[in-house]
Amino acid sequence: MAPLISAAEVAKHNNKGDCWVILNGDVYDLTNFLPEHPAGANIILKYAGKDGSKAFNPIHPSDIIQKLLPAKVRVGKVDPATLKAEAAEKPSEEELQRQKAESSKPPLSQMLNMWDFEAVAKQVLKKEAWAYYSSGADDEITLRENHAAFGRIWLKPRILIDVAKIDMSTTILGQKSSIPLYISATALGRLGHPDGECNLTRAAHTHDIIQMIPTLASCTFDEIRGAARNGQHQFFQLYVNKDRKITEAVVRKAEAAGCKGLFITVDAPQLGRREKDMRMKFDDDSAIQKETGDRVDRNQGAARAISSFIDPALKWDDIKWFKSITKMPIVLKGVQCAEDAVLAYQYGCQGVVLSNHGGRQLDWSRSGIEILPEVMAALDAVGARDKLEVYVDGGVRRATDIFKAVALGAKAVGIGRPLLYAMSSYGQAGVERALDLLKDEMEMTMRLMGTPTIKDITRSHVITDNLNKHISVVEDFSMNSVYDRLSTSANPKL
Ligand code: 173
Repeated sequence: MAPLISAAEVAKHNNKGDCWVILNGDVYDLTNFLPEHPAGANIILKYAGKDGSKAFNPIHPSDIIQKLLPAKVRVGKVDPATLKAEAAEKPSEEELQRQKAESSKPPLSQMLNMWDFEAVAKQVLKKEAWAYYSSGADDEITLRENHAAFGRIWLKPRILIDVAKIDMSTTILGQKSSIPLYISATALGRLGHPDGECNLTRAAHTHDIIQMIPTLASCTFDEIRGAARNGQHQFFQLYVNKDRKITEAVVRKAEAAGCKGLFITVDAPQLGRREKDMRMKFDDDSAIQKETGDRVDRNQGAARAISSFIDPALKWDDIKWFKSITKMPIVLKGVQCAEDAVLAYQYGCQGVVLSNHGGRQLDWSRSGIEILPEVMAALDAVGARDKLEVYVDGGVRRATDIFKAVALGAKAVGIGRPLLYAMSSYGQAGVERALDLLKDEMEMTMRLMGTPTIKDITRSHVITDNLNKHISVVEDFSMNSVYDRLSTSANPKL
């Protein structure tokens, strides 16, 4: 057996020309990998000669080294006895504050709605995680509009209908779901909680709903699929890799593993500018940038940094190719107008998600819920209403939002951030509670609306006269209180 390497030996390899990093007990020589790292060399150089596990683990799936790096970069095992001798890093004031908030957060039973989870998450999430999850593109107009648009739809309840029993179950792509809601794909789950996306898998099982597995999850695909119990269905969200061989392998793997739908993200040929996320990286990397003289602008935030593999040349014609490599139903995620929904139908897709990517891509793009009526009208016009399933995501915070979407023709809504916030604050139990709350709200809404089953919910239950008029935007208290503005202090930490 090769001798163990001491931490002191590793520490000697601490620069651009000779860069060793310890990751989970193994020592890697990452010198040649520096220019290739999607997030730039600086972030690795920060840990040159040191243990980078704490920064590495929440972002990278555990199989990434073995997938991407040749075996020879592994130098050996570090001697754990020498590692422990390293002084623990002193937490910053900010981090101490966070830890305090974490230990004094309200009990889960006090969470009464999705906004409550968001408020707790803002306090307890690490600053990088909060910046990454909560950020929207540019001025975050679309981010706020997503929920605000639901505020332009009002409800028209009907009375004296037997609502003793409420059944909110439905199907999504033919799979049963206990409520018209699925867990939308979101990247980097382990930034929020050590068990990452697997929390969502387990809570989805408890609640009999479907989780969409993200391409950029921080748990591996096998871990997430493995966390699903027998008979639990999942969908797969795909970012199309420029290397179509990789794309094909990923799609075939998802299908072989039993995924029941392929949601191809079509609204991100380039990642939007999420400035909250970008500012965070700027803070972190400025010192190392000086040190290394690296003048390349790598301050693009977590998401942009890891998105360079996504193919901006993806086009309609490629749908035929996808249909030739998989039998999974194909859904386009990120459709934003009626014309494209009709095209999706004509190209043989089984569904579309009306989505602007949680307000993280093109600012000033409209919300999915606003686009929904025109999409349904266009599908009616080509006789495709029952042939293409339409989903909406973005801004869903209340069951009345789910109700409104269903009334306007959506088969289901996708929920992303609220469940990430619940997960980050309280783990699996938090996600389960969030879903409990949505179901409670849904039962009450359906009862008070006089609609005992999903089929009873119709267009006539909602008033949409103002939906596409943007002149009066409902003041969105919760969003106003969570948007982080630029700190104008010379030292942003003050
Ligand atoms: O919204 C996102 O952050 C996202 O979808 C993404 C895309 C590429 C890399 C990381 C995240």
